[in-house]
Amino acid sequence: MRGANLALFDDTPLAGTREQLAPGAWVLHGLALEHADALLREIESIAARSPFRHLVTPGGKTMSVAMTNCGAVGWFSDRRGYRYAAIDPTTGKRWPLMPEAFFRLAREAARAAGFDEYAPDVCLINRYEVGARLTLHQDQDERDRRAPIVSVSLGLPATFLFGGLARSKPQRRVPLVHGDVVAWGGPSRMRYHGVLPIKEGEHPQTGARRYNLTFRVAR
Ligand code: MD3
Ligand code: FE
Repeated sequence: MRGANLALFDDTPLAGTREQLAPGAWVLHGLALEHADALLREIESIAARSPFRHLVTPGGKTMSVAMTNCGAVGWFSDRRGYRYAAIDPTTGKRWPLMPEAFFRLAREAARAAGFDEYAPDVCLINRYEVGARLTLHQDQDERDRRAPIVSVSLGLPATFLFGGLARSKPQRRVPLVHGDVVAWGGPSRMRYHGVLPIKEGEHPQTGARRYNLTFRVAR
């Protein structure tokens, strides 16, 4: 596969390689590269139906990352808490269906990380403008924590913070670039993680933005 797509990988020397961060946690470099155009078109189509919005946390802060979802349910927060629901509170309608291409890529990535028959029911879509960040957190609103999470990075690069099972543990910094996919489950599923503020830049396919897809089994 790598040989047939060399042109795609010219700017991404690690593409086609995989790196284990911890037991159950893998970076699959460049796995989404050849799908990036199609994924970005799907994001546009989803956002036309369920627009990106800056959620308010239960503490009353507005998040710098803008979010939307596709799938049977979607994740959001408001003053009443963090949760998944079948209806998008912004539109009053169901979230857009998860595109086939999203599901296939997530399943392929999970398999490469050792998790067979992955069947995510939600994809949370994050949009980062320059300066946007995600503070250290755990993903703990999903009912079934045995299932892994798969994440796809598109557009501007980011520095990912990969922590431990307690907030106070030291964090490793992991650079993630356009086309990288991360899968983490098993003993790594509940690790703390975050994203440092996105640095200024221009990406040929997304402009001054980063997108991140995270696939989950929520219910
Ligand atoms: C977690 N998104 O939406 S995903 C989120 O890049 C979220 O937008 C981030 O955290 C983003 O909840 C990060 C990538 C990721 C990678 C490795 C991890 C999350 C991880 C390892 C352990 C725990
Ligand atoms: Fe997270």
